[in-house]
Order: sequence, then C-alpha cells, then structure tokens
Amino acid sequence: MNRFPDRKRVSFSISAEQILIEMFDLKTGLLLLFSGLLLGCGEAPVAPDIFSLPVTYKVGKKPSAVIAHDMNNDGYHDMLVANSGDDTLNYLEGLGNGQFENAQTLGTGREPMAMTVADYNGDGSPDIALCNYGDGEVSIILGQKDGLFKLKANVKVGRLPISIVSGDFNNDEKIDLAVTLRFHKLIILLGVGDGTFKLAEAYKASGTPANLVAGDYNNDKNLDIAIAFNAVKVNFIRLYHGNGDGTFQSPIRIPGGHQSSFIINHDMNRDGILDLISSSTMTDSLTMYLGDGKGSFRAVGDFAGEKGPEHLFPGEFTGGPSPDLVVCNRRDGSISILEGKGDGTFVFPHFNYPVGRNPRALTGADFNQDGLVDLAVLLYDSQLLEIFLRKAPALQPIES
Ligand SMILES: [Ca+2]
Ligand SMILES: [Ca+2]
Ligand SMILES: [Ca+2]
Ligand SMILES: [Ca+2]
Repeated sequence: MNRFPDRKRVSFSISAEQILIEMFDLKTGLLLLFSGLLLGCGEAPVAPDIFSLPVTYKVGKKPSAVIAHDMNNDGYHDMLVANSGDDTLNYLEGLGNGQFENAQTLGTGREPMAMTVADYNGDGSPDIALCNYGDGEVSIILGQKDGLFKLKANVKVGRLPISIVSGDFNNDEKIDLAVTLRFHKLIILLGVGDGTFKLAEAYKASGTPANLVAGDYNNDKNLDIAIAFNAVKVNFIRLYHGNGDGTFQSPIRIPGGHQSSFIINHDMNRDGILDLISSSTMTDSLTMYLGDGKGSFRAVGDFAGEKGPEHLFPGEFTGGPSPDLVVCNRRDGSISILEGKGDGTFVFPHFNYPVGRNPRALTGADFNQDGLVDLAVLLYDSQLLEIFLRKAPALQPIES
C-alpha cells in the first residue's frame, strides 16, 4: 500500500531556498496542495537542465546489474553489465571522454543477476564476482593486465543467489564475499587470496532477502552487513555485526521500510557515520535510517517515491554541500534526484527525469573527467545502457 498521495511528476526550476515544504511526515495531500500554491499554481515545473542528451549502448537481454569501475587501470571508468536474459557480461571500455567502446562480451553462468568488483587475487587488476541466480553459483572472473578476463572458479553457494558484496570480513587483507540467497540465507565466502574462495558459515536470513550492503556500522573496524528483505509484511531490515574473523553475530532488526528491495549505505547527514537508505518497489517508498556509530540505526521516516523505486545512488548533483540521492523508478520509467538537506532529509519536491521504460539499475561516476558525477542507467526492456553526462552545476546551494 502506498501511504502517500498520488502526485503528478513534480520537478521545478525555481531556486532551492524558495522551497519551504519538506516531504517528511507527509500524510495528506493538503501539504502538497499548499506547496503547489507556493510553487505558483499549476505552472508546469521543469527539472534543472543538468544532463546532456543521453548516449546509449546496446547490451544483452534483460540487463540486471551495472558497475562502473576502472577495470584496465588506465584511469578511466569502464562499465560492466550483467545480462540475466542471455547469460552474458558486457565489458565496455571507457575512453575518458564520456564515451565507451564495446570491448568484450563474455559468457556467464545461468541468469547473472548481481555482481561486485574487487581485486581477489591481489595482482592489482580488478576482478569480478558474479551471482548466477539460475544455477546457484558465484563465478570468479579474474581481470588481466591487458583488460581481458579469465574465468577462475565457480563456487556453489545454494539456490537462487540474488545479491553479492565484497569486503574483508576476517581482516586478513584478502577480499571475501557475502551473498544473499532468495531462500532465506546469508552466505559468507572467505577469500584465499588467489581468486578462489572457501565457503564459511551460512546465516539464517528469513523474509526473502533482496539486496545487501557491507560497512562498519559500530566503528569496531570489523565489517558488518545490512540486508533488505522484501517478503510481504516485512517492515524491517536486518543488521549482522561482524566479529572480524569472518563470523557474524545474531542479526538485529531495524524497524522501518516495507518490503524493501534495495539498500545502500552512505553518510547522508555528514556526521562521519554511515547511514542506510532502503527502497521498496512494492510500496513506492524510500526509508532513511540514520546511524549512531554504535551499530544502531533510527528510521527517520518513509518518504515518497515515484512508481517502483529500486536502485539508489548517493552523490552530489544539485550543487549543495550535502549528498543527494538518485533513485531509479522502475515502473515510472524515470530517475529522481532528491536534494539532500544535510540532516538526512530531502528538499521537497524532488526532480524527475524520464529515462525510458523499466530502468532496472543505475550507477554513477565521472565518465568524462570534468569533476562532475555522471549517471549510467540500464533499461531492461530495450537492452540499453544510457549514459547521462552532467552539464554544469545547476542549482545554487541552499542558504540557511
Ligand atoms: Ca579504464
Ligand atoms: Ca586481480
Ligand atoms: Ca578476508
Ligand atoms: Ca563493525
């Protein structure tokens, strides 16, 4: 159920300091109406013109995951796209000017749904760990010095691996992996250091785990894990505190969110402590959880999204000093930019940019070396990777 009133696409071109209404605790349409009056009664608002027209690249069928990373160590971000519909991985080499050339298409296991990048064998070249949803395996693909890739190993992890993250969970300076299985499990794979992995302990994660994220949430220098769950009626996320030896404590429930489908961590209120943000494609809402640095989080509240918000990307887009949030709206065919106020809340209303049908995933990086973070959006139905380059800083910082 969407707790928020239906809205028209709201975006605007007036200066940020004129926006007095924030979206938190918005329970009725009255505030919306009021904000509409403030905005000048019915004039169609326009989002700031901060992106060039997108350039698109053809990718495989049902592209499900995208990562921007410098894979060949030339200083420019490259792009990896996992295609769950035809079991392929596209590698697009970044030229450093915002353009990419289609360097390689690799075959993968069945239904690659998620991936992560890190140097698993310590040779200085980034490697790829790919979650093959269809055959219950994680594939380790080693990057070579020349920008080519070689399959190192397939590790059986269990049925329906849906999400994966890299991190050194046992503090031996070898990168490990954490994987969520759709059927209620968190799997830890400890890195040997040569690109192979050992299955470690598995943890119960009931409630249909979706996406997971790793970070040190209690400042004990041991990586912890947060998981979003999207079973019906699940209105919490779970936190697994790491012991630093590759094992984890019993999970803690953090109330907030409804059937969450995606989760990220980022310091949104600039207190030096990681916060969490989850999205729910089912209930069209987003939830902010502010961290206290001791391993606890407080859900600040839900805030409205467009239809089907899923992938999230934090970064600086509106010219202010505080991180903003980019949201990929699957059922709306748009991305939203929510301007961060610096206290874990956002300026209302947000800006909306149509991108095409069914945007499935999103990432950002500076693709053309101008110091501004650009965006890459995966369109699931039309098999396209869309690159949106930033034009110039658009908005004035919020005056206090
Ligand atoms: Ca590169
Ligand atoms: Ca490597
Ligand atoms: Ca390790
Ligand atoms: Ca920790």
